[in-house]
Amino acid sequence: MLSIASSYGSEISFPETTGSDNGILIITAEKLKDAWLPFAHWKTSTGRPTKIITVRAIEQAYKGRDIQDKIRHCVLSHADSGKTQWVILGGDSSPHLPLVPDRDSKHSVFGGRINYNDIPSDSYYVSSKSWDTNQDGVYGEWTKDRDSLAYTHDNIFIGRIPVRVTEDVEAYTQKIISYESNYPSDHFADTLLYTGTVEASFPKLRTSWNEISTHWEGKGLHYFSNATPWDKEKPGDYALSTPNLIYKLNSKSYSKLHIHGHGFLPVWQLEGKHSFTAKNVREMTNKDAYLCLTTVSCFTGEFDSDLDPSITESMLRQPEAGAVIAITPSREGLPIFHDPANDLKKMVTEGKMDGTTSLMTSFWKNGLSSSAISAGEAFHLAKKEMTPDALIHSGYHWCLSELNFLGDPSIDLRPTPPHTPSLNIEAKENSLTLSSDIQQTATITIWQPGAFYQTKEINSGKELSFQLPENFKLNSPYSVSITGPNINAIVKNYSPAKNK
Ligand SMILES: [Ca+2]
Ligand SMILES: [Ca+2]
Repeated sequence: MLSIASSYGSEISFPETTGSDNGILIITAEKLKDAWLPFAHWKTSTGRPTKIITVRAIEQAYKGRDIQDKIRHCVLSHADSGKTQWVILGGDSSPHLPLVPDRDSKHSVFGGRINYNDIPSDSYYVSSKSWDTNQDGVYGEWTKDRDSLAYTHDNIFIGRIPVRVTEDVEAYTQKIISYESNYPSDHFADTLLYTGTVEASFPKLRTSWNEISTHWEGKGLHYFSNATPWDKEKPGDYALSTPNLIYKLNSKSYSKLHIHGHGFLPVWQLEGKHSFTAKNVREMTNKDAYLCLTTVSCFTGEFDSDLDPSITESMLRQPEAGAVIAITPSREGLPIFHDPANDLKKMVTEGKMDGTTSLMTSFWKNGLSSSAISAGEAFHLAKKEMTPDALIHSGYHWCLSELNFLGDPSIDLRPTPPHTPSLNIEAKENSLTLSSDIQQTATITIWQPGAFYQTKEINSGKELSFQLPENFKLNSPYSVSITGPNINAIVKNYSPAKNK
C-alpha cells in the first residue's frame, strides 16, 4: 500500500472525481508533509478523501491578520465547500516550535484567581467568528470578545495530533490503521474503565457513569477507591497504582479510560502517591488494542508547552502502544459551576457535575451511542451542548477553550466489537464484481490514484458490479475497500506491475 502512496508524487489531494462529502483536511508543517502521505493514503483508500496542506502554503494563499487567522479562513473555506468533514492539525505547537500554531486565548476564572493569556484553543479554527470583538489582538477575552465566540461548526470537526517528528507520524499512522482495520473483535470494545482517586469526586463520577450507561450497553468498570469490582478480597486491596494500571492496560482489558485524579504536565498522579509517566508509557504493550481516554488531571494535556512531551502526548506518540484519542486539560481541570457557593457542596453530596465532567460525560455519551458518530463529532456535539453556558459564564468559556481534541477526529469510539467482513473481487474488462458476507450498511471505495475514485453505500453483501470508466486501467495499481460503522476495514490493493 505504501508503495502506491510514494509512487505518484509528494502531494495527495482530494481525488478530483469524488462527489463525497466526508473528506479530511490535514494541516501540517513543511517538514512533516511527506510523513503524512501514508496516513492520507489510508484514509483516502477507505472512503475519506484526504488533502494535505502546509502552514506555509496557507500563509501564502489565504488572507488574515496572522497565521492563525489564515488557518481559520482555510478551514472555513473547506467547511463551505461541503466536501470536508474533519480537520486534523497535524503537528505540535509551542512557543519555540509552532509546527501547527495554536491560537492563544485569554482567561480569568475562579473569581480572578486563575489567569492565563495563552490557553491553546483549537476550537477557534472552526469558528465563523473572530474571537476578537474589540480587535486588540487579544483573543477570547470573555469580557471584551464575548460577541465573537463560537466553538463549533456544524460541517466540520477538528482534532490535533501533536506530533513533532516523522517517527511520531509513522507510529500514529500505524496505530490508526490498526484501530480501523484490526480492532479486537472480542469484548475489548465493551469496556470503559471509569476511575478516580479523589474521594470528593466519587458521587459526580457515579452521576456521570449513570448518564453514559443510559446510552451504551458496554460495561463501565468503576473503580472508585474502596468501592470497586477489581478488588480481590476486601474493598481497597487492589489500588489504582502504577503497576496495577499498567498490568490492566497491557492485558488489553479496557478500550476506554477515564481518570478523575490529579496530575501535572508529564504525570498522572495515582493512588498511594504513585506516578504514571513517560517511562511507564514505554512499558505498555497494548499493541492493536489502543485506548481512547479522557482525564480531568491538571496540565496533562498541555501540548503547547516548550516542555515536551506531556503525558497525553507520550500516550499518543508511543509506537505500538498507548492511546489514539485523548481529551485532557491543557491547564487546570477546575470544577466549574454556575453557582460555586452551592454547587460545590452539591458536587460532593449529590454528585452534581462540574463543567469539565459534564463535557467529558457528553463526549462519551454521544460517541458511544452509535458507531456511526465519529469521535470528532462526539466532541463537537458536547461542545455545542455547552455553548449556551459559555456565553453566560466565563468558566464554561474556559472549559470549551482549554479542552482540545487530541488525536484523529475521524475515527469512532468503537462502542461495540467490530465485525471483520470478507471481500472478494473479480475484475473483468470494464467492470469489477465484488462480493462480501457483510449484512449491514457499509461503504465500498474504489480508487485508482490519478484516474478514478468512487465510493458507494451498500446495505448488504449481495453481489455488486461496478462499471469502470474508460480511463480506469486494470493493469495499473488500484485499491478496493469496504468500510463502515462497526466493522474492521478491509483494503485490497492491486499492483499488477509488481506481480509480473
Ligand atoms: Ca480582544
Ligand atoms: Ca507538545
